Amino acid sequence: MEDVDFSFILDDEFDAVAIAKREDWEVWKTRKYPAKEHARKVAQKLGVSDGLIYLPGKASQNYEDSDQPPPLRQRRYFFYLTGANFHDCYVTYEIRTDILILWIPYVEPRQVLWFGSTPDTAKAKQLYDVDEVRYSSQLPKFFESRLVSSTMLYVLHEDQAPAGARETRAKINHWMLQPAMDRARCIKDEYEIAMIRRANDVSSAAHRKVAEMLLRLGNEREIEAVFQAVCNARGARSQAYPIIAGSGVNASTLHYEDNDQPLHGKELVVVDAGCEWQCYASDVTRTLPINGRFSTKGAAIYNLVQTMQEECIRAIKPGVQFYQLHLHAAAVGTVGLLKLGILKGDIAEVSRAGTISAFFPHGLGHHVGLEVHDMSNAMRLGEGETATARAKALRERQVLEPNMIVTVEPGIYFCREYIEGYFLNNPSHAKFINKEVLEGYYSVGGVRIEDDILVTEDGYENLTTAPKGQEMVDIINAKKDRQ
Ligand SMILES: [Mn+2]
Repeated sequence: MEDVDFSFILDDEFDAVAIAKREDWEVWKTRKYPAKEHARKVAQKLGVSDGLIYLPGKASQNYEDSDQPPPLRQRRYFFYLTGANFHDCYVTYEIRTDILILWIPYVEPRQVLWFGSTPDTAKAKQLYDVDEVRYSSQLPKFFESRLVSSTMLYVLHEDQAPAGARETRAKINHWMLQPAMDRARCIKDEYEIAMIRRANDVSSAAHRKVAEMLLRLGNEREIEAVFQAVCNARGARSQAYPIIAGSGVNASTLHYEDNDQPLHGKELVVVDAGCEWQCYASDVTRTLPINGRFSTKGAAIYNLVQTMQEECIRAIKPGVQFYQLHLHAAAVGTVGLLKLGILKGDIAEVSRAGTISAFFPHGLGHHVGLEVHDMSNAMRLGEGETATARAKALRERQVLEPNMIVTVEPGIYFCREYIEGYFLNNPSHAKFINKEVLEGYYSVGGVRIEDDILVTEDGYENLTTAPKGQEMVDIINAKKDRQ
């Protein structure tokens, strides 16, 4: 469509839930990032009473053979201990004395003309929850006095140890800090929850606007433009991951990023998009009927995915193992596809064969925080961990605790290459799939619905307010009725 009306970016209507939270937001806006609390939490997870933690922030650097820099994406582990979101900083935390120091670059006045000012030490001390702010030119001297024979220096990676540290008698530990910080980051504090809630409010407003404008949009890239414009206009200029707007068969490509195909003639579009708020991510997916109504087959798949999602969300509470929820979603999906005749055979046998993974090929969800897939590092094989030990550790890390934030994002996809290439070629799966019935569903493409869920003391709170289901369909068609 040629003439997309972008005047909506001036529109300031929030949905009812967001308005109710607005007062809370005025309070959170004035709070400092809880860096000191985070430093203490990390020390506690390290389980030591002495030692020095050191982390460099993102260094300024231009693109190769260019005088232009990429946009800043602060190092997340550094940010967790400072809340400082500008280039060329460092942080140190002395565990025994409990002293957190932010080291910032000194910017000469004549450079300010070109690049604007970063805060000076006095200003930074007001802005950040640290004990001291010093210029980074003083850092070598600081290390000289601290890196003595008995000191344990904790760094994230071997190559992040400060220059010259190896020549001192201090011991460098590069394997304990990251797992400790991952354990700390897994459980969100009030401040972090407020940021993720805010990111979700903005993303939800953007998803709502996509639904309102959908009947006037003609290409996937216009969906991307609408989503991004709403986020930018509301102050969230970074997306937590590349926007996915996949229509028709593109919906069955999980990480589709081209976003350049016409919507005309296709049934559904999967919009997986979430902005960041002050480095904290949101992760939200909606699947919309392009012409405002679902076909019978499209509705059947949408309703099935919705049931998978609702049942799993309702089951969320402390003590629940996330993998059990995944198994539940897979079981609901299996029963649903048997009813539709896409799967066939004995339910126990189909379930045992795991043929549902032809249509629901990914996990049910993941943690959300400073990364959209938060703590994915924590899921890697640790040093010396056997596969069995890893499987055990994985299960333990998956037990839900209060103040974790996880996505619940079941999906059903009809990706011809994937289904034919693996499942229909494999007799142990092919016997459970009705090819003729399946043929009629390829045009549905795929459905995914994704919300961000906060685990509470006695259950859960859904942080995502983007419309879905019938409410979403009504919003898509409301504009049509008005015109
Ligand atoms: Mn996700």
